[in-house]
Amino acid sequence: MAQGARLSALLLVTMMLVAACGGGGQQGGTPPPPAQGTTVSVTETEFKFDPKGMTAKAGAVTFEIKNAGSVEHNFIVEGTDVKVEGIQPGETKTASADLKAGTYKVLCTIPGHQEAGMTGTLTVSQ
Ligand SMILES: [Cu+2]
Repeated sequence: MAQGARLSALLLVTMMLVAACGGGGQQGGTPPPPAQGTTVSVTETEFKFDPKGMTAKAGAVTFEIKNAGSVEHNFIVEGTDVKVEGIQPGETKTASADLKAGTYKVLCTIPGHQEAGMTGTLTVSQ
């Protein structure tokens, strides 16, 4: 009986993961509203963020930062707890924070990267 319950829980988690991946991969469409918080997927390359303009809903926000470039990058959202450093090429790191509505500056703090174009904007709406 306990095993059946565990299996059901595992299935549920798997289904949620599949749903989350499916939603994130679509370009251009309106993603379905997540049940809890917003996930922002960002790709870093030399020397930019894709997308440069990020959006999220106020509350719990999770960032999935993929470094698709060939050098190390950071991901910092100014004025928040989101501070991810040392993302190696090919690596994906995540960070979560509770964010209030507003406009935040996003940047890579490795010397020279911001100047080269690694800046972005995060707009958090109510
Ligand atoms: Cu960088």
